[in-house]
Amino acid sequence: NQQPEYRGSLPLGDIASSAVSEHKKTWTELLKWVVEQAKDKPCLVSNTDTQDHLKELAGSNKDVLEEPFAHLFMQGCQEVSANPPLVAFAMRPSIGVWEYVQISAEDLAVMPLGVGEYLRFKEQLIDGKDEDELNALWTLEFDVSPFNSRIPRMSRPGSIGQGVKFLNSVLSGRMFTSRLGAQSFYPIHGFLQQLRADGANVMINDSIQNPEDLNVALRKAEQRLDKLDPETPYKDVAPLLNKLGLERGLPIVHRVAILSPHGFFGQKDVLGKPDTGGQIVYILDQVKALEKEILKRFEDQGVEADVQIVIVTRLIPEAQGTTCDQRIEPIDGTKHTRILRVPFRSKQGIAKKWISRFEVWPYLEQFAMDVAPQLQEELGGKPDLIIGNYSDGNLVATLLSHYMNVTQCNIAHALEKTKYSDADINWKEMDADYHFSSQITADLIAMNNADFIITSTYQEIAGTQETVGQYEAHGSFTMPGLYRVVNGIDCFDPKFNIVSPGADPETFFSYSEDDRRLKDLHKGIEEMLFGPPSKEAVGELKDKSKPMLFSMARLDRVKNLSGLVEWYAKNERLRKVTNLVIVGGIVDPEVSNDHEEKAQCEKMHALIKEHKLEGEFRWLVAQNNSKRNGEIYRYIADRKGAFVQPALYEAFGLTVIEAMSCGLPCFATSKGGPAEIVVNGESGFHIDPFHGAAAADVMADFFEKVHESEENWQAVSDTALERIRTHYTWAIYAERLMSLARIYSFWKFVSNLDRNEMRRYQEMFYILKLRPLIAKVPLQEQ
Ligand code: UDP
Ligand code: LCN
Repeated sequence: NQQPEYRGSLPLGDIASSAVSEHKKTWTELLKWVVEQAKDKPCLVSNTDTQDHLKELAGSNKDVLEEPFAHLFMQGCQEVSANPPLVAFAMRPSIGVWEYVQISAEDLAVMPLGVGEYLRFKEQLIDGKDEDELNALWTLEFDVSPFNSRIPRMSRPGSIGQGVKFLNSVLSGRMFTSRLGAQSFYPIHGFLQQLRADGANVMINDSIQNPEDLNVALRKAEQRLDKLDPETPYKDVAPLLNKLGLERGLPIVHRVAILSPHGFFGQKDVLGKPDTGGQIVYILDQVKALEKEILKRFEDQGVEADVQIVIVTRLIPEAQGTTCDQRIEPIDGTKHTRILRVPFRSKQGIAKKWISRFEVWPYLEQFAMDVAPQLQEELGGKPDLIIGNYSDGNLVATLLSHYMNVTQCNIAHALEKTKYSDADINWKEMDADYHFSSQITADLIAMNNADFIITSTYQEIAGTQETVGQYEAHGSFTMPGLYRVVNGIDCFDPKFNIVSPGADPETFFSYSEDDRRLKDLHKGIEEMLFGPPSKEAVGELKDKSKPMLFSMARLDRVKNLSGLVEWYAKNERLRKVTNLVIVGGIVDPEVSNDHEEKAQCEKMHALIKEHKLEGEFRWLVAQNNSKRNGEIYRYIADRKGAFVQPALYEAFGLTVIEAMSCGLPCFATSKGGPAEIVVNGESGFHIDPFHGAAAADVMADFFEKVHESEENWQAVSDTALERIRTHYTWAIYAERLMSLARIYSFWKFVSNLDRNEMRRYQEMFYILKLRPLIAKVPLQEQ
């Protein structure tokens, strides 16, 4: 990642003061315009509108925009809050760096604000001016910075997401300082000793009693091994090493628990249901890759150990024809991996139906406690590593790892605060439907409790020069009336590591691999795409020769499938050169009990009617057969089509990886992970979901070019395949994750005392804040 470095600047207050005095007229006009937007009520004003307005005011006077404050404002202003006559700006001069300033529209007085002051300013937009100054002053502030002061921190945006590399250099620096001599071996000796205590002799035996012994043994071993052929088998060197006190290797990680509580989680017939998408695909592919990697490592180390991987999810008695009502489900293609399902329990008994991910909060604590003994029984002991997935899984992972003192890894998949803009500041309005107050609080606790966090992209942590990262967005924010976060998480923390997933290579491979193609599925696929409308397919493609613009996703608002339909409908050029094919959720709104899915379904029908799309548009219900989905992507590639990912925000975007793995050019949303997967203009194209007409033009331009020459399609397709091969595979993923698990287990051991304070703080926040919030979330009718 080539991320620019922090540019550095004069203090924000100083540059703002000189800007407003030098270009008094322009800034007066701009601030007048901003406060005008807030004349009825203090509010957040769109930062992009404010930037556009400054550009307009500057007109041909280049000096205005080139002056430092205006430059920073144009590049890095993320928020404009207006409470007339005062206007406050949140500026992001560089990735992960934030500063705040307030300017009065009346007299242009400038005042730099601290983060807490800025958040307090924002709270007034919602709650009005707090008459009780003391109340505002003594609002609870969440701040983890004091606990992290002893944790080494990275400083360059370019190193964000490479925590393990940084930590390795810190650890080896600490351990091999000659100044301390053998004393520097103290942590590693302690670590090895506790491993040994776990069972038989591994790594070291009783002849090594202290760090000095270890130091001497290592030196001697090194001298003797140096003289041998590097290929000498372990059994030949074992006697020599044992005598020195050294034993065979140890599988630090061989019992893994993976948490994904909300359903549906199964191997068949679940994808495309509300909430059940990429996270399931990700975990099913992940466990296969992990099992393979662990077994390979054991073989390399000459170790025989029992490998156990258990995916923990909720058991749903009313499983709608899926396997989600079975306690145990072995994972196909593995020997040591299975799903363990434990029901959600409450005072009302066992919850029988599927429950939306937004409503699961009241069940999780009990779930964690019910899972703990069953998990240990299944694994044959305490896990070595607990991996949480999504907010609910990460909270349960937090409770379990707290309880069992096990290394915890978090995977967010998506942090809802970023998907639903203003979910923090407007939490009161949204809480009845989404319970974001619980979810955001849970996220905050879980991310601070995790020993390490893996993300699929850089942007997930820290965004880009222009956009804010998902974790970065948890650095500071406020939920008025609840609490204020002045330092929630630091994206320079070495706990962050980018480990990107791939797509199952057995399922998603290039259309050009002719001998692997599933040709016997083609008849069914043709029927699906071109057959007459039915209960599961809306619309009919009249001109079958046109290439297909294809999209597939769950039918929720943020996925924006209805947006894509609208862009297509309104662009004559695009309609002329392509057909539109969408796989999305359901086509009958009556069959859904998910409010977003229902609303989106109705919207799609209205668009079809309004724009008379029947002859050019095919809309199919969710497709659960991934093997066939692979062949659908390839079938569309055969006919020189393309894939569109139109989401308003996409955390990562597995469909983009799948489509590219099959050789399809992609038009991928510029909001989120896909913008990192696709290199614009090379391995696909970025589209801005908030500028639909422009997005449709990008697609129309491409297909017109392809119409002129197929080479234009071929070039993008080839580059997409290459991008996947070099960056997004499960084999790379598993190797990295296992290395991280080992290093962070050691790090957890050596930094345990430092982290105790943080752990206690999180515990207090959990008990005093999160539990009461969750207590307000109603149990679901069953
Ligand atoms: N998917 C599917 N059938 C559908 C819709 C989606 O098999 O009808 C699969 C899709 O192939 C991908 C996953 O579900 O593997 C969706 O993952 P993505 O990361 O794109 O989005 P998410 O649903 O996780 O937000
Ligand atoms: C959830 C999402 O929203 C997607 O963006 C990811 O691709 C998926 O999980 C897998 O991580």
